[in-house]
This record gives sequence, structure tokens and C-alpha cells, in this order.
Amino acid sequence: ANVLYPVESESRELRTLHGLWNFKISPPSDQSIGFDNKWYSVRFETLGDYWKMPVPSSYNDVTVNSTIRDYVGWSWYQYEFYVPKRWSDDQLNVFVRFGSVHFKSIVWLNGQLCVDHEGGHLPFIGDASRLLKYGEYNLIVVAVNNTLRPDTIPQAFTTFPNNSYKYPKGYRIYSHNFDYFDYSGINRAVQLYTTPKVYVCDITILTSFGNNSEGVVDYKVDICGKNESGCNITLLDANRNVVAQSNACSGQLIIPNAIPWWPFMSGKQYIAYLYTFQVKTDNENSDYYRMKIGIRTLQWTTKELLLNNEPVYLRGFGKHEDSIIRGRGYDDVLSSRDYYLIKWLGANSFRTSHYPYAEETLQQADEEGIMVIVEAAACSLSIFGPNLLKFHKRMMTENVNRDKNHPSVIMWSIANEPQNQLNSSISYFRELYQHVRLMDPSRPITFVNSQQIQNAKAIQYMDILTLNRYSGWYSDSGHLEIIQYQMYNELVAFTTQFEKPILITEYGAGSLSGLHSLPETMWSEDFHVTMLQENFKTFDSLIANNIPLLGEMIWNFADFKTPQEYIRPGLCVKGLFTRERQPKMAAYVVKERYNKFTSNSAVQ
Ligand code: E9O
Repeated sequence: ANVLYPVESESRELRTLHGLWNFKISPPSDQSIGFDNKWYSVRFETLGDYWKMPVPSSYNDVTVNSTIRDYVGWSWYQYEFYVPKRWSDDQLNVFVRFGSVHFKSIVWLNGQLCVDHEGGHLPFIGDASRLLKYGEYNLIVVAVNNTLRPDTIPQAFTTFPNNSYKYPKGYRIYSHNFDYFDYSGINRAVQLYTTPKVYVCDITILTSFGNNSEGVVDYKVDICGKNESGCNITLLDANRNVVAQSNACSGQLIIPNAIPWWPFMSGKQYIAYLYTFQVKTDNENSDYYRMKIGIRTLQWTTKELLLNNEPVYLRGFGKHEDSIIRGRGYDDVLSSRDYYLIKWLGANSFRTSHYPYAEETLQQADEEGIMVIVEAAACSLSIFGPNLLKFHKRMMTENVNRDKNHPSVIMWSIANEPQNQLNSSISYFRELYQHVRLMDPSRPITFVNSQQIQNAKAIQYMDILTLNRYSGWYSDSGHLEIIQYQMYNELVAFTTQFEKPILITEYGAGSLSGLHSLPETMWSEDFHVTMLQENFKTFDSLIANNIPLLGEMIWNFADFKTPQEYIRPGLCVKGLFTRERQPKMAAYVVKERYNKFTSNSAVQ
């Protein structure tokens, strides 16, 4: 798998294709127009009618046009660029790489098919070497289709209500069961990069510690290209001193007195120490590739999650990639701001609800020492079948390949809130679990469950019970007094029945920033605060009574956009922060709690 994050080096050049692309949508009623009129080789300028669209960004909220905002179908992007003549050297490969296009894409370069891919939030690569032109403009065209189906991850359903009384003929209704706005388009980096013909195309790292606290790095480097090549491997510490070396493409590095990767603990000595793993291919025209790694171990039992042999307690939340105007478009500024806020809160973790986040975000998690549960884009699956399973497996393969080397990634969540009492879902999740387990033996696997205990069936195959619970909000709305009783008893029931530890992956309340009421009522900031505090008390008594609780994650870090509906004011307002990333009252209460913890474990 050739998905290594593109980096520059002595042997590689990298450039982005960011900026204003030309953009067209097919009329909703004529989805084949772009294909029929060969938009993949026609400059939109010559057609007259087109938009300018920034890349990377979701297209939905950039314009003032509601058809574009709500668009479901084929949209078309194109961009023109020059490349340096030296890239025509036939000793080089040139790849074009998309960090994420939502959802399905077909890419043409100079009128020729380059690559296609189905599935958002994950990178894919096309070989541009033979297709590029030198000394004249190159035209790249991307056709994007954001239509989800019952057999895609995630799922959506298209129906034609055959009801002439209410709807005109051919009227289409498109619906899905998840509550986030399905931002579409070229959401992440588009990069061109070169490599030598023989090049490093994959690296797999597994770390551990020896008996004398030496670090052990088991590694495997895949070399692609025609010729066989050896490898020169060097491991550098943060001061760029060489701490280990090898001449084999796969093997083991031993680092005396290795410094472990630790999660962030405010005010403490823990550091998220990173080494640099450097590969030089051992041939005439060497390729150089460098990647940061952390040395840490991960274990799980029926009671604990252990990082470097110490129990960890997760203090965090679920997030979204979501911001005004750019939607799910990756943005360094937003991502950095979020990490400042995460650390301000004293949190040590988050879940990438409800899809894999940008690679840049995970790199920053490695650097900051934030533990991440990487979740697949499988939110609210409701019907199951072989085609869906096949798709889901492929998504997991791509996801694990992409993220397997991050020390920050401590768990795979293969789905969020699926129906899981159905027989079809039970065999589905057992098989999916096995698929991921074979690829990655080193991390716990779960899916997030929102069902009542009597309907929570497929979770029996997971390593951890990850639960979403909304006592006082979705059930017994407004009844703050019942939270402790319900939460305590339910969590005890779950862990007793399944003999596994519990992680709360969602709880919380919606609040409108600035709305107050005393005594508390739903939607006020006051209610939000008390709701969280009632849950805090529950967690503390569970911990005090040795109930295996691995952590607490609030829904959500920040307010985020939802589809239009009458139960939400355009946003899910369960954020600790507003969508503008300013704190609500609840954020201060969480900050106070999360900073009380004196270690990475549950000790306060
Ligand atoms: C998924 C998340 O993306 N969980 C939902 C969140 C929400 O507030 C959504 O934003 O809609 C909560 C699911 C609650 C399930 C429990 C329902 C209990 C009904 C009695």
C-alpha cells in the first residue's frame, strides 16, 4: 500500500495544488452531463458557466447558493498548473495524492483517467508520471459524487415517494441517520510529489520495551519499484543523535534507555517523546524518507487499559472536523486552536467521531501527547449485508494502513451507534473485528454502542464497552436528579454482563451560549453544567467502587453543523465550546475537573 504521508527529502519534491479551482455541478436532473460533454478534458473557461471553489474546503458553505449547499450528486473540479521540467526525468515517479475527497472521485490528468476512489476521509494516490506535460499547462479534473447508498460507509437512502398528492413526479428524498452535516468536496490536501523509481512505499512499526528499559522497535520497510534494494535505517532522538542503526529492510532496533512516549499531563514531567525513523534505500539513486515515531506499549485486560504498563484514564470528548465556511476542509489554524483548547481543558484524549480525521491532526496528537480513538466513517448503520461489509473492510484496511504508526492512536472504533441486536449485525461485527485484529494486533477494537443492554448484542465481540449515554437529556429529559442513579446502575449492569471495561464515549447536553436559567432548564448553560457535574459524581463513585471505568468523553468538544431539522437550531449545540471555539460555561467546569487528575490514571 502506497499511502505514506508525503514528505520532502533529498530525493523527493512536494508541491500542493491548493487555491481556487474551477467548479461545476451537474444539474440535479442531468447527472451524466459532465461525462457526456467530456468535462474531464474541457476547460470550464470555454463553457462560461462555472464557479470558483477553494481547495481544500467543503464546497457547501462557501457560496450563497442553496443548490450547492444541499447538493447531492456529481460535482466537478478542475485546476491548471505547470510542473518543473526536471520532473520529466525518467528516473522519477510523480504521484498525485488526495488527503480526502468526499465521497467518490474520479481523477483525470490531461484528459486521461488517473485514479478513482470511493470513500471519504482517507487518502488515495494516482500515478501522474506518464500523464504530466512539461513546458505547457496541465489540467487536472476531479469528478466528485457525494451520494451515499445503503451499501456504502456511511449509509444513506434515496427514495422516490410515489405520492403525486404531496410530491411532483420524480421527486427524490435523500436521508441518512447521522446528525452531522455531510460536508462534501475536496476536503483535504491535494499534493504532487516525486520519488525515485525505487522508493519507500510503506513502513510498519511496532514498539515495546526490553527488560532493562531499552526500547525495542520492530519495523518493516516496503520498497516499491522494479529493482530490489536494501535499506539503511537510522533512528534519531529529538536532538538528532543517532541512537540505533540497521542495514535490513525489516528487523529490530534496540535503543538503550529509551524515552517512552507519554500522554500529555498538564504541569507534570510527562512528555510525548518522538524519535525520527529514517530510511535510505541502498541503491544508486537512493530514496530518503523520515517519519516520527513514539516508543510506547499498549495492553488491555478485562479491567484496564495500560500504556507503558501503567493504567490510563481517558479524559476527553468526541469532536468533529467542522468549522464555519470551510466545513470539513482541513485547516491548520483550526486544528492548532483545538489543540490549545484541548490542553487548556487538561484533556488527554479524543475520539475522531465519526470518521478518520486528517493525518496532520494525528501528527499533532503524536507531538502533543493526546491519545486518539480513531473511528471509521460508519455512523448509524442500520441495515447490514455482504456488500456493506466488503466496503467497510476496505475502509478499515485503508484506515489501519494510514494510521498504524501513530503512537497517539490507541484504539480503533469500527462504528458508531449501529443497530446491533440484529442477527445480521452480530455476524457482521464479529467478522469485521477479526479483519481489523489480523491487520493490527496491537490496539483494542470497539464499536460505540448507544443501545439498551437487552439490545446490545454485537458488542460482546469487542475489547471494550464504549457507551453513549444521555440520562436526563434524551431519556427523562430535564431530570437531573435521576442521572446518578441511572448511570451508575446501567454501567454496573454492562460491565457485569460482558466482563469488560467501560469507556463513556458520549454524554452531555445541548446549551445555547448565553442562555441562562436558575433553577436549571434544558438548553441553558446552567443545565449543561449541572448535567456534567452529575455525571462527574457518578464516575467518581464508580471509580471509588472499583468498577472498571476507562474514561469519560463528553459529547461534544464544540458545536457543529447539522442538517436542517426542527429539533436542532442548525447546529448540534452540545459543545463545550461554541463553533467559533470560545468557551461556554461548561468548559470551565470540565477544565476544573480534568486538571484535578494527578496522573494519567484515574487518580485525582
Ligand atoms: C451520536 C452523535 O453524533 N450520538 C447522538 C448524538 C446526538 O445528540 C449525535 O450528535 O444526537 C446521541 C444518540 C443518543 C442515543 C440514545 C437515545 C436514547 C433514547 C431514549
